[in-house]
Formats: sequence, structure tokens, C-alpha cells
Amino acid sequence: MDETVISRAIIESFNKDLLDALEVDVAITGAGPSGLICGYYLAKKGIKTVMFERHLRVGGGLPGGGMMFNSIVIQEEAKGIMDEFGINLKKYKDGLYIADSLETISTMCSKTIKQGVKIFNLISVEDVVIRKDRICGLVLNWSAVNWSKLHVDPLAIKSKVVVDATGHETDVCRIVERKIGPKLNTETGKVIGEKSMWAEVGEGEIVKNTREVYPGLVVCGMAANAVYGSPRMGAIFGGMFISGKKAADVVGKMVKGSNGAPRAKA
Ligand code: 48F
Repeated sequence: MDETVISRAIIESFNKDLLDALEVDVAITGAGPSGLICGYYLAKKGIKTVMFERHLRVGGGLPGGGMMFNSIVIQEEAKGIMDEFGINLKKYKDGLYIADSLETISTMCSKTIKQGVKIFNLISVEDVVIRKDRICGLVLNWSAVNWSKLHVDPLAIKSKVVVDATGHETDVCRIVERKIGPKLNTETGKVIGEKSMWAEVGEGEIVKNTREVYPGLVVCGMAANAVYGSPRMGAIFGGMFISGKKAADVVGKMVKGSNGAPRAKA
């Protein structure tokens, strides 16, 4: 086996995937739980979706469970999503379940990729592409370039819809606010910022907050609560999953031309 064959196989296959990502229906920023779930349900609707994750690993805040105790809590309302993914739940008390955080995130990642979503890790979203007051793509760079503060220009992709699933950072919304001004559809036009922990209220409000926050930009997961000024909720994840699924419905209605057929990985 010639080493250059291995190199050629990797370079050719990655380049093909990256070229295929240049024009997509949906580009999701952040492969945490809400982004993964959103991607899974979009691909299931036959919508061409790619995802960019800044870090080496996917999963955002989920693998760490609560304070590194690697379990998460799920409410009854999200049980259907866990069942669809085939993730084991242990009943803790009426209406509340416990799941292993590593089983949860590895299963969600695997099923999302198998459903047809291409996830690019180690790539950061550093800006958006804009046309006539509408977000229509993402500006990307290697995370290593950003972390080492090298002066290297980015590349861009186009998408019909962008999803901000960046969690507490609310990165894409903050970029839009910084570059375009206070034009988000929040009370102030700006990212209001998440409030201190109140699990019940946060879990209730996250679904309402999952919506189009600027033309072409949908926000889900903890980013939704942060942009609209709702509380954080800690290691209970039902709202996060339901938010990801709702985002897929919102985005699905915005994207024209979906054939409604499941998108399977070639
Ligand atoms: O933080 P994260 O897990 O967001 P989420 O899906 O879930 C929140 C929960 O994990 C937890 C919680 C439960 O109640 O509050 O925190 O809303 O995942 C966000 C992902 O986005 C990536 C980041 O590395 C993480 O994996 N990310 C953030 N900014 C960027 C990014 C960026 N500019 N480019 C690419 N990825």
C-alpha cells in the first residue's frame, strides 16, 4: 500500500464533500444537540443540509452532562425523539428520564450523518454572506486559523437558510448584530442575552424562541433562549431536542423545492 494512495483518497473525498457543500439548502452552525437534531429532521425531509462545528468533537455541552456527571435528564415531552433515535432511557420518576450522555450524543451524531447531513468539524463560522437584507450563506475558516490569529482570508458557501445552533455563545446572531446593526427581531434588535438559571421557564420558552430571528436566519437550542433573553436550564435536554425539531419544521417551510423524501447518505 502506497502512502500516497491513502493521502489521495482522503484529499479527494474531502474535497468532493466540501465542493458539494458550496450551495446547499441549509447550513447549520454548531453540532451540539439542537443542531444535530435540527439537521437530522431536515435531512429526513429531503433538505440538503451541512453543518459546521468549530471543535474537534461534536456534541457541544451534552457529553459533559451536569458538572461532568455524564448523565442527562429528559422530560416526557421529548421521549418520542429519544425513542426515534433508539436511545435508552431509564425512568427516574413520573415524567422524567435519565439518559447516558455519551450514548445520547454518539447516537445522535451517527444517525444525523446516516440521514445524509455532512458535518465538517474544525471549521469555524466567522461571518455571514448577505444580500438585500437577507442572510444567504456562511463565511468559513479553519478553527486553527482563528485560534492562532493568523491573517488568512476565509471561504464562503451559499445556503437558502442559515441556522444558529451555537448554544450559549449565540455566535451567528452576534455577528449579524455587530455587522448589520440592531435589526434582529428581538425587543431591542440585539442579542438580549441569556438569563440566570430557571429550568422550568427556560424549557418552556425555548420552543417559542425557536424561530426566524433575521431574514434567512433561524435560531435554535440555547442560542434561541440567549437571543430572546430567556433563562438557562442546565443539564435537562428535552427542550433542546424539541427546539431542534421545531427549527427543522420552521426551516422546512422556508426552503422551497424539498422533495419530501428522506435524504440518505450516498
Ligand atoms: O453549546 P451547545 O451544546 O448548544 P445547544 O445545542 O445545547 C445546549 C446544551 O449543550 C447545554 C444546555 C442544556 O440546557 O444549556 O449547554 O444549544 O452546542 C453549540 C455548538 O456550536 C459550536 C460549539 O463549538 C458547540 O459545539 N459553535 C459555536 N460557535 C461556533 C460553533 C462557530 N462560530 N462556528 C462553528 N461552531
